[in-house]
Amino acid sequence: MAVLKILIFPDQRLRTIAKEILVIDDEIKALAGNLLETMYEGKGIGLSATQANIHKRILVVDVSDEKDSPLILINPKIEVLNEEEEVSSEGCLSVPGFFEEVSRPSEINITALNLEGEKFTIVATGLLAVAVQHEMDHLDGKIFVDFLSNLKRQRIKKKLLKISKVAV
Ligand code: GNR
Ligand code: NI
Repeated sequence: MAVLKILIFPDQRLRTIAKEILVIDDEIKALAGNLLETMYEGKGIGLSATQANIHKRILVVDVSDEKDSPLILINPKIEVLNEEEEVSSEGCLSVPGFFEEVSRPSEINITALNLEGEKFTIVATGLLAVAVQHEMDHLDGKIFVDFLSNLKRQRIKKKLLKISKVAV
């Protein structure tokens, strides 16, 4: 397995729309393992292939305290189950150092394929619902900062550009 390099906002490659996975081959299985390793290494609760500059519809999440409950979702789809939204503080490995409140549907039905190509369904609430919606946004080229005011987003962009110039 390997730790992958994560793209940092405002990198335009984060705006790429990921493509459906047609065959779950060894390359996809290796990618799933690498995404998990990269997520754990970065102390994240989720990671999308988009963030590793791989534009395929696969994401991983683990919202457990023990970090022992990895979920791999291939070609995920969600359906919103109620009218309610919940506000929570979100962060992103592609927007390091910033946490802001985002409102999202609180209960969702997730359908995806596992690594064996079998379809499975989960009803998610709480942190799992937040994480999966956040990751699915990445697959569609969206980032949580898109939900903030222009002023906040511009401030974050400026700070991250400054840091990445120093870091190289
Ligand atoms: O590690 C992460 N924490 C987090 C916290 C609140 C809402 C969403 C997330 S996902 C984030 C990892 C990440 O950037 N995934 O794309
Ligand atoms: Ni993210």
